Amino acid sequence: MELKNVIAREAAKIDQLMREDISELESKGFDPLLIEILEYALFVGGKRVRPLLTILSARFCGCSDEGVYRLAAAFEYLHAASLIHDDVIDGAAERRGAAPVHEKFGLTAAILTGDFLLSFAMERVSRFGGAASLAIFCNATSGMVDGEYRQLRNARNLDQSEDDYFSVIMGKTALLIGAACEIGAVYGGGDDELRGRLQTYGVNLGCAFQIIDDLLDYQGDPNRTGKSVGNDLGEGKMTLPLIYALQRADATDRAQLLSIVSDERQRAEKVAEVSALIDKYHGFDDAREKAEATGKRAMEALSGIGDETAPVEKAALLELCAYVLNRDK
Ligand code: GRG
Repeated sequence: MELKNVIAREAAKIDQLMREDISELESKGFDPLLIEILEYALFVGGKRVRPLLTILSARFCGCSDEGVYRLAAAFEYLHAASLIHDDVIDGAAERRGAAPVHEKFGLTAAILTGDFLLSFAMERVSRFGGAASLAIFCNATSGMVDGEYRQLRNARNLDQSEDDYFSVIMGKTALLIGAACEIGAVYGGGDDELRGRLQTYGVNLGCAFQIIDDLLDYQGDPNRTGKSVGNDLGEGKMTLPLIYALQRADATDRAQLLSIVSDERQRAEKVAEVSALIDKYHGFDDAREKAEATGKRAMEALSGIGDETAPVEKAALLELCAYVLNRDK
């Protein structure tokens, strides 16, 4: 089956399950506003990549149990919590082509709903995945918070290195994607070797995923990404294309970039100018190349395993790397 169809089929199952979870919360008497926001936050778009990875990883390890969907959904709950809180932190105006939760329902409701989703996700992982999985999940969550702190700290550093950037994206994105794979492997009964390989696959896939996300922030079509162009620059976030340009620019161009990057108003108004300078120093091309090399590392983590025992899942995991690299939303 084509990957697009696998994603659509599994996403529909995850959605169905999340709807059942929300109905159950409703019947338990949880506040109607919380229920309304959960429906909004979970069903206005979302590709369901993280739960898909848990399902594929469990099957890659030989598990055909349908119960994995309940565990996998926890990753969408945590992901949604992090997006809601991230949009508050960034003061975002748009998410998935719609108003972010804090814009539509207010700041208090956004913070509380994110808190709820985080604890709901943890309860599901402990119930369906056990203590070992919960520890992996919590470590990834702590890493996300740390990644956000690093990003804040780095925003004041105009001389960032590729390593600085990687330490941010490792925390904010890659550890969770690695955990989605590793926890799938734990659920599927994979041994330490398989767990490690799938975690390495996930972490590299996650880094490639974030590099592409950062490229889309400059080069994406807002109708596809659901976000306007230049948000990262506006918020003072230095991502890989800009880091490369700053490292390579001649004195005049560097001075111009630095003057824009260190001034809030210019950052909002001069996205096209910054894009042109990034392009001049091959920042976009080289960031894409880096994403491709990182995606290749993800594929290599699975080399020599699964071809006979799980050919369908292996093909899907490999194809996901290409999907992540070629995505436009
Ligand atoms: C644990 C509640 C909590 C917070 C942790 C705010 C925060 C601290 C972390 C934010 C991390 C963050 C927003 C990373 C960006 C990850 C990313 C690439 C998001 C886009 O993912 P997609 O493309 O989104 O999978 P869709 O819309 O498809 O679900």
